Amino acid sequence: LYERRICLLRDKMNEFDALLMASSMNIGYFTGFFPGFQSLLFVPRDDEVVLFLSRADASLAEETCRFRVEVVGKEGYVEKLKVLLKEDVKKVGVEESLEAGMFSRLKREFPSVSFDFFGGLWDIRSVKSDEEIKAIRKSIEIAEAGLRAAVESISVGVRECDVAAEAEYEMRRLGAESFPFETIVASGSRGASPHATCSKRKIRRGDAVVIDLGARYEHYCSDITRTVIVGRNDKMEKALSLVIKAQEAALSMVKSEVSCSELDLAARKVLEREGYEKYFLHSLGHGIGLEVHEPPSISSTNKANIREKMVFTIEPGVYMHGVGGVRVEDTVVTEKKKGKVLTKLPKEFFV
Ligand SMILES: [Mn+2]
Repeated sequence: LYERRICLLRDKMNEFDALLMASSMNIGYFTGFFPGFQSLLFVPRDDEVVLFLSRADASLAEETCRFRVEVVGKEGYVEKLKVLLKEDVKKVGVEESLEAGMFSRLKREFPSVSFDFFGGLWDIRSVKSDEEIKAIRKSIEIAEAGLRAAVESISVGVRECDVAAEAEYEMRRLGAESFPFETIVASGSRGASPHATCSKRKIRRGDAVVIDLGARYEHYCSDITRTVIVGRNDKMEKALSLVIKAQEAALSMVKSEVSCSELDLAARKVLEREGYEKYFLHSLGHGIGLEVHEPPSISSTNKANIREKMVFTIEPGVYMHGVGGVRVEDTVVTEKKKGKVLTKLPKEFFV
């Protein structure tokens, strides 16, 4: 599996003689070992792959990593690289997670090598294998159970942080390794901020409560949002049904070779017809996998096409400053002729 991924990567290298990766997720994807400490993966075009890591990761890496592992001691990464960056290595690609400090140090220490950004690994990572989709599905199942637990805990007078606690406890019990982002429980006017986390605010009658959460399972992420209406709220109920329509418009268009911007615009158009477009403050969705936000970005500016077996979220929202907000988020996998929605949870909850 990992040898095959490295092969695919080498096919994408084009003008680069070697690649350097620093993020734990990239390294894990290509080697099977997810480092917990600073590490560097060196992938030359036609020589041995080497993973440099700290002593703290070494014993675990030796069990799980299929490639050559080198422990970096006091001498540091640059000294280790000196052995590998031989004369025939002229151009090295680095991905976005390499820190600026490390990047400028490499440029200084290896003046004859040109270092440049390489984004080609996302062509590989953004298309998921059946095994990856299976892990994402399981992660979604856990998040769905967490969301149900959250909804069940909601009543007038309960604090947002208590609702989040119920959700997270349920997800942990079901095997969540961690949470890819902070659970959001945003009630009433707090819902108007798309990334409100949660507070000690007590839920009131008439609140729309935005719950956005995810789990990590076998390294793979989930990300689901539902909005719960507590009692009645005509304004928020109208916004919610419109957001669901906008989401369905985009979901029904998902298939190979549709562009990301077309999906975004399809949802935006539904909101526009009712004059709600100005309340939709972010792009429609994002790829999801080992990272909760990864390519493709489903936005009006991304003209790239989606491809078969890409997995991404569709999450339109309406945010009225000082009033409240609603959002609905599901995950979809692209199949040849249509999209398959992986989230099973109902779109609306009333308590
Ligand atoms: Mn999301």
